[in-house]
Amino acid sequence: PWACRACRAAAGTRRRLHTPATSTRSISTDSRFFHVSEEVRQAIAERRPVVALESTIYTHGFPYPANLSLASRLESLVRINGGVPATIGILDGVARVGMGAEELIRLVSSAGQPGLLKVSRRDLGFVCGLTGADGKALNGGTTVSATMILAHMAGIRVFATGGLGGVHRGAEQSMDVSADLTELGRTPVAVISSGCKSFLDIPKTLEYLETQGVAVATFADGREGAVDFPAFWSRDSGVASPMVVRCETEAARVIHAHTSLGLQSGLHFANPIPAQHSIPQQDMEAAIYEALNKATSAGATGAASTPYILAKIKELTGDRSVVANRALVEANVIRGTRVAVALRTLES
Ligand code: PSU
Ligand code: MN
Repeated sequence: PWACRACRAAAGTRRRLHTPATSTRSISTDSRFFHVSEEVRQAIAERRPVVALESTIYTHGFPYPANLSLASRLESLVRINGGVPATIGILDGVARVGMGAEELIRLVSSAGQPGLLKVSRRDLGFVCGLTGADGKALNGGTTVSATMILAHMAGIRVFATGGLGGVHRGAEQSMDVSADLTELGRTPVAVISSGCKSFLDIPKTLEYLETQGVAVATFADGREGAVDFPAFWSRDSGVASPMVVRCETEAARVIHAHTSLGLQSGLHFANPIPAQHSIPQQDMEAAIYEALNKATSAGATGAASTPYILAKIKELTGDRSVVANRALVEANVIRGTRVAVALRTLES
């Protein structure tokens, strides 16, 4: 039934391994299109806490070489906090879970160039199966959706990043809903991020996540009662989070129960930006308004929309939002690693 030799070869190397704590977890071994680094493979086999990191943030968010320094900083933060980092992306037509320093440099050094793709679920077959105009295999940064898929294939359950895609403002006209949300509905990985940016429609995003059956909670950080679902640069969004967790151990308990029940949907734990870096909503609103108008007049729709809007906001707000962006990603990676460590303790 397989169309070509490569497909047969890939299928032949794929097998299911069952692990005691999560019997439904399937681990894909290497194929022509999928590679798990030696370090990550070993960490997973030894059941050490592994934290997945995405790469669209480097290929379509930060310029080179700032993206490289951020990538190595995030990997160090995972290690310092007792975890093993698994940066995920597509290099030479191969989906990679865990990349060495040289591979990372090759992936992120062409940030902003048109040949470097932004890869969500729908794009995986194209970026791995086809070659560029020059006949060379393709590279791409994986979004939250594609990173979740590849992390899950490798047997990784915790993934930390900056922000989530969402339902765009005016989605009732454009139907622009990020594939991150449907992925969270069908792939059992816990994503730790600072919520979604307020150029998106946050109430609609939370509604959509509910429909998809995604477990959504916000870290309370000592606050009592209801807390807001965070809006990336701002701790508050004016929209209450559906659930609250007090600490990393509570998040790990939720993941453990969720997985033990055999649920195949994902989880999202929102970590509000550290207070000293939080930018009030009203300070961002003017820049967001202008960026959205520019995106409309430039015709930036579909997959190009989010990177375009982000770049414009950065242009308009300068250092302040970039510093905040770095600070929140770092905080999320530390939180995510602590969740992975707590999960490991819980399941040992
Ligand atoms: N939001 C951010 N920073 C980002 C992204 C979103 O604040 O870098 C990236 C992530 O990779 C996310 C993707 O998965 O954009 C969502 O793109 P879209 O809206 O086209 O689904
Ligand atoms: Mn979109």
